[in-house]
Amino acid sequence: MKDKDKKSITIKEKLDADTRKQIKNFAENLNNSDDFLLVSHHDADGMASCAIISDLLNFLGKNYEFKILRQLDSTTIETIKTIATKRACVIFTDMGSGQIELIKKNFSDKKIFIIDHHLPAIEYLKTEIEFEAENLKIYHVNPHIFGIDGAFEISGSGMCYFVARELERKEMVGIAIVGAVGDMQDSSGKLIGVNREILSDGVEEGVIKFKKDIRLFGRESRPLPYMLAYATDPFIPDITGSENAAKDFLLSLGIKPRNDDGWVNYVDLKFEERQKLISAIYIKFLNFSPYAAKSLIGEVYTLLKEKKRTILRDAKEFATILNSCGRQKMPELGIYICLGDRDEKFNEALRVLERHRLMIRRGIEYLKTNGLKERNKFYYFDAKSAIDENVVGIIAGMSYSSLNLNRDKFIIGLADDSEDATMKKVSARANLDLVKKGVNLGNLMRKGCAEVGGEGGGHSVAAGARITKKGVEKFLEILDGLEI
Ligand SMILES: [Mn+2]
Repeated sequence: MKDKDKKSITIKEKLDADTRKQIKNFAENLNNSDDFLLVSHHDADGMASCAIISDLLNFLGKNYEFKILRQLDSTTIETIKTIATKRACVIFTDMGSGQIELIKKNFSDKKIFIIDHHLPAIEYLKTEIEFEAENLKIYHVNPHIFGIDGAFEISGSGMCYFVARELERKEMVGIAIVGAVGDMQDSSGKLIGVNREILSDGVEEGVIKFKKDIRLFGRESRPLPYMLAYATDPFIPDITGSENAAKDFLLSLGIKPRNDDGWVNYVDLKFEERQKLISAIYIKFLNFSPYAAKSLIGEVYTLLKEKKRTILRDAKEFATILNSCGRQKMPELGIYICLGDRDEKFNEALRVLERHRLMIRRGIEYLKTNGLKERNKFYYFDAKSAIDENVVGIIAGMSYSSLNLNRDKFIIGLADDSEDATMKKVSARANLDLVKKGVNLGNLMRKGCAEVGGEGGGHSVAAGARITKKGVEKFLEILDGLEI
């Protein structure tokens, strides 16, 4: 009965007329204002969001500046407050819905715009929120207000695109897809929900092409042996980590890694060669991790305006470069790339990406050497300062495949907060099977923090928190004891 009920719920692939009306209303209020501070999140979706709204504000001829944050909390809002004193309006993108109380407390005499997809508290499931006493008006768009699940059906950048579209600006449709993919909205194998409306806009505009294909990183930009040897998500048994093993594997299939023009990339292969390679990798996975085998093939998104065989041509690779700029504390590079820079900033971002990859490789090595600890409901590790707090979540997420962990448990990664010696950064990662069983890491983080103090939140499948070092043991105990 339950299963039948589930099937009868069809996920909307297009915004309905009433939702569009409310988004249009929001967009018009934005257009009737000027002098903005734009604040966004430091991940790929947040940076894509920031770029889409920056592009819109440029297009509308508005005055603005932007600031990228690791998270919006009681500490970082102080910085925002200071910058915002000279601005009439603040726009929060890919953040803000979960921090309306904090915003109310900290601002007065301002117009606040929030474009987000994280779950707001129930009392804020509305588009306009007014606080007359403080002379503060909040305009709020969030998919949850419209009955759309922001974890899987639309990203922050997708919401930003919907706002821009109501003001006749569709130029950044490709970047909205980059943000969605960067936010793992395609983790079921393809983009779902109203993400598909953006996709069809992109196809219509001649910006995007999509099809089912291999989902390994580097299908566009990396020489074949490197695509295979550096595959970390998922790991390819016997091949990840060894360029020679990758070359031998290709030769055994009759695929030459080099031709007269130099290295061969995956996108250079003929259809039959692709088929042969995919089946051979698939077989390697089957004995090792059936889940990884399933995730090997899925929809891939190609940005047609980008040069062939470059890292920006594939939406997932584009998102990775954004993520690395954000995590390596150079988010403005990512914003400039989204806005079209392909020279100086782009080359700098490539160097940042290499640094980021090295950090992740070292983090995975650390876990392989030191192992994870296990509780009833989750695995966890405390890397202290051995893993940077900005990549600990990425490494936690990768450990399912890199360490071949039991997927019935979620993963908690801990690292020291580099700015405050008394604090810990917590990153939690789950998988879709767990989410289907009812695991919601965002709620778990919030509940845990409510008990030990600290701030936490996020999505069902990925969430985070910041707690005191003293509170760690109790926090873990609470997480293990909470009903899922
Ligand atoms: Mn997001």
